[in-house]
Amino acid sequence: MSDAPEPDLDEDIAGLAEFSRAGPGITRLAWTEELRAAYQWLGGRCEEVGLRWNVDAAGNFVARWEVGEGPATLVGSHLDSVPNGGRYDGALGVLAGLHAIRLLKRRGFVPRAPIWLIAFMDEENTRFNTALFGSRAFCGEDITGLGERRDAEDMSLAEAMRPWDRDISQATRAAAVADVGRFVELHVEQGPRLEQQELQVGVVTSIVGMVGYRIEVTGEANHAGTTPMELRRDALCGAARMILAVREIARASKDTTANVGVISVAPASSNVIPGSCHFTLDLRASQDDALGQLEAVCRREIHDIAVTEDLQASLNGTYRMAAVPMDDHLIEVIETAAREEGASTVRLPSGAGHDAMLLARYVPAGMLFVPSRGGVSHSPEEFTDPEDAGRGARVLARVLERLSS
Ligand code: HGY
Ligand code: MN
Ligand code: MN
Repeated sequence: MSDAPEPDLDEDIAGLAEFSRAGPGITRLAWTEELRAAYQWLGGRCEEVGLRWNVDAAGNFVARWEVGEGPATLVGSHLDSVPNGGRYDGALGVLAGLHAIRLLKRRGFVPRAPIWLIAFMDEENTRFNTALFGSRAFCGEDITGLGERRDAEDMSLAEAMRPWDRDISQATRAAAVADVGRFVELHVEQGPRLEQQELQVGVVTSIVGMVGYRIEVTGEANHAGTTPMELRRDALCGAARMILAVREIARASKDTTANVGVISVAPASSNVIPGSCHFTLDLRASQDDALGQLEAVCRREIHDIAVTEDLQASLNGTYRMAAVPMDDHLIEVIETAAREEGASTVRLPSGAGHDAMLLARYVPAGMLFVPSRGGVSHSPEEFTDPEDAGRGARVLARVLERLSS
């Protein structure tokens, strides 16, 4: 039991952070050159501890400690980031998994069954609206229909996969969950609770349900100066009313969130009334019935505003994940491991989505959180103290040891 950081882990966190597009924070999007270089770097670190690695048909990085027999214990998270995000979201889960294996090997521990380390491709959804792409493929879900989803530069996912020498029609060959017995993910909390309550490890009980839409509002482009105010069919003003309305709806109900993170307008000229406006809508709730209710009320309000503004509104679903409980046994194992490490703990739900929410549909899944300074995430300000990161990795090592003994 100690409060010391883990120098190798700190070195890995700094090393991985080098792989990012220029600009504030970390920008390492799905299927980019920065991510591919990060995989190569991580592969080298895995080889140093004797793991063999490869990139599977869906772009997941998988390193294997092939020992013993039986279903593998899978540990990891994701290396792709949001634009100008932090150096811990996803990355710490992968690097803490590597460090946990490093610690076990140093102690001469030999697992009863294989331990695999994974970095799932495109957890963040941010480039192609293809959330959990890699974990869905790993679990055998058919994601081959997503090839035509396009990024902000109008590049399709299928095209973006080509420099990786990956063909989306073959991505289902990544299916390997049948060889996995359980999944454990360490993640930064991305919220304020651990820090506010001065607690060191969060034991995740469930992960929020979420629904994503891409909403297209259509009005009529016209002259900004000659069109009387009462004759305008302004798509941007209609969208603005919709965006504020969904915020009020989410504010009014407990444990729900609504977020509009991306908006675009056409023809985007200062002297033209916007004829069309596209925006994303992300709805979340810790319970499925509350999510269904939130979604229904938002859809109705968007429709009603479109009618009163004489606009068309089309709602295109992009993702839908039910709220999911974590495995009871893994909750116990994680909580016991944290206490054996001398950490103070609390059980809490996750308001962020994670690959674990997908894996949990197929195998027992568990998560542990370490504190985020100020609760900040998806920002260059994201930070976790080295002592907290080191403690999390040691707890993860205890969990892997317990699951593999
Ligand atoms: O959106 C989320 O909650 C996660 O960071 N992808
Ligand atoms: Mn994440
Ligand atoms: Mn994230």
